[in-house]
Amino acid sequence: MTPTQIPSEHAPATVGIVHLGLGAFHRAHQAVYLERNLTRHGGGPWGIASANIRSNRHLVELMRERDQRYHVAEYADSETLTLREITAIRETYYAGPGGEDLEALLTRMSEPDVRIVTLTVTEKGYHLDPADGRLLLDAEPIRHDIASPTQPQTAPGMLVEALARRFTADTAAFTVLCCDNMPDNGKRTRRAVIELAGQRDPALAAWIADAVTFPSSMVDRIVPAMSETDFERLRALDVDDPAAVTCEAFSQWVIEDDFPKGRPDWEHDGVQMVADVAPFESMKLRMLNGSHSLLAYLGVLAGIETVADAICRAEFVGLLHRYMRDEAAPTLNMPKGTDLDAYADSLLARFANDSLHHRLQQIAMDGSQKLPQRWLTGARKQLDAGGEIGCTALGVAAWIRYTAGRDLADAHHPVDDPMAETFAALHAEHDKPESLIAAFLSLDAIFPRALAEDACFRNAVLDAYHTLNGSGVTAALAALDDPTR
Ligand code: CS2
Repeated sequence: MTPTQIPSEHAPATVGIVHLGLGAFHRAHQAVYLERNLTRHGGGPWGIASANIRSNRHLVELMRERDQRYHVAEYADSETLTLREITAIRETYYAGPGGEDLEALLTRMSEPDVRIVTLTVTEKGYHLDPADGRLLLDAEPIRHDIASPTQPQTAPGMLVEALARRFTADTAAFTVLCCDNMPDNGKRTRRAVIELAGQRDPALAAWIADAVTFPSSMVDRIVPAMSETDFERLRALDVDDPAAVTCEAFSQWVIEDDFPKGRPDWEHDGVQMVADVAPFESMKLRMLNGSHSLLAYLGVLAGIETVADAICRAEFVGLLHRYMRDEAAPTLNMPKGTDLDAYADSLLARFANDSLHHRLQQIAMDGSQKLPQRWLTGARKQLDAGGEIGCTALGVAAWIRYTAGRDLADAHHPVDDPMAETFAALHAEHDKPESLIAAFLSLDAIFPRALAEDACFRNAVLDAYHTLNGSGVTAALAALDDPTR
């Protein structure tokens, strides 16, 4: 294969954006859009200073050693690869536990040239109740940030401290752009920041409410964690880059256009700037991410390793077709002209990209934070409208079974979730499916009461659990077609 190579050739940019969450997704998504912007302008004021605030000091060191240059390898399929060199990230910081750069990061965030702060800290990084989006004032890291606001550990805490410094110095506010897979992600971030600021100083909270905008955004690109095989494939093409990222060729970014302090002219770089992101956000969360989570829990239980491996099996393709068509699409209210069938087909084609080694275990992580927006809001709407919920109920049953930490052949898998201890305790306490399912559905941080108490939903989850546990994944999928159920 001969990749198309796109070197970075613009002048060094100055920093206008601070980003929290220097993970693979940020480097393969936002940084690529900014790279395009800087290339069009030959440089400019929208370079990025990017920080890891929880873990991975090593990546920050690697980026610095390489003068913040790295490659993004975009695979359209196994024959078509574009290799981009990226220099849009100008500075990197490590402000996680023991992080020596916290003060430098906060200073950067307080500078007048910084007009936007973007975030990819994952759902759990906001410390919100997954079911209703309230800030968890009792969560240990939030309690820490309330007690020591000038030494924050969380993303909301860092935003509040940086905004407090700007407020005191009479520096204009920045715009906060959340790029995590949450519904109303701008509104949720706003609420978290204002609630936390209110604990510190009501005048600060009032200023933030007035001066800071929090546009919502929908982000989309499949960016699996890098594996040794990915690095080897790149080395075979003479790209020896330990900071490289591999992803699919597809990329989408839809942003609510509310940047009173200015923004890059992103609309010329392939970004959709819109008045209302909500329909796009719901579509992506329920269709793409909802399908991903179905594959993740059922696939891991069946001993399957990657998304592409699952998609090789007709029964999984059938499941996703059915879920998207009968359970996700009917809950969406899209602008005229949106073709949800075509969208569903495009998702299946993307999932089948076997150049990406996208591990189901990676997607299965943090289910407690993901289920509400991916499945449960849709299921509630379906029940209200008398619609289908069979695939969703099977997904919930598979997730509950998954949280036991053993697949159907009794092989162990880690359960990586902020609520993992609670799940382990529930499995230890309940050996009858009836009481286990009832106990899980009563977790009100995840399941809205109206859904948990809906007999149709409870029975569907319990039935699916019985079939899954007793007869396996194939039987549980076949049962979806049984009209007597
Ligand atoms: C995935 C997402 O890990 C997950 O939960 O569903 O990271 C997914 O790959 C992205 O949202 C695609 O844009």
